[in-house]
Amino acid sequence: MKKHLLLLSLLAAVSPVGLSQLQAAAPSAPRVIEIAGNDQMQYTVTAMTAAAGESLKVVFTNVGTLPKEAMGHNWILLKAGTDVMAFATDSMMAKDTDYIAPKHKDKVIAFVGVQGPKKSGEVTFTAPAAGVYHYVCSFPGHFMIMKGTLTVK
Ligand SMILES: [Cu+2]
Repeated sequence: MKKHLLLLSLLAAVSPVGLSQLQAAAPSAPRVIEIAGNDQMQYTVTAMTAAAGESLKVVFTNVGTLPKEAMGHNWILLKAGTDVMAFATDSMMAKDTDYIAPKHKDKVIAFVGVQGPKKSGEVTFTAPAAGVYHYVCSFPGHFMIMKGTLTVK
């Protein structure tokens, strides 16, 4: 009986710790990063940072007023080592697939498709391994200016 009581008190002493560990391990809501594109062909954020494995939600808004066909914007995060010039050049004609050339689909980590004026899209993904990753708008003619980096530590 005494042994049993001892065990109970041990459990009582240990369980608060166990519970807080469980809570810490539960998946947390993604961290939201807001970014916009405008009629001047600019991203409002050109550098993002994250921790490897971190859950991120990128909310991308086109804050411009020009028609989608003339000044649409997307947000595409590319794998490390991707030839950004080749990706963007080949994607320029890929209107039906959000300006992501099908042959380069495997180079995309995450993306928000082309947004017209005052429209938003979002994507949730897990930050990749440590490194520097480029993101671009692949709408024809935009990638030279509309670009940025996600640095994962
Ligand atoms: Cu753009």
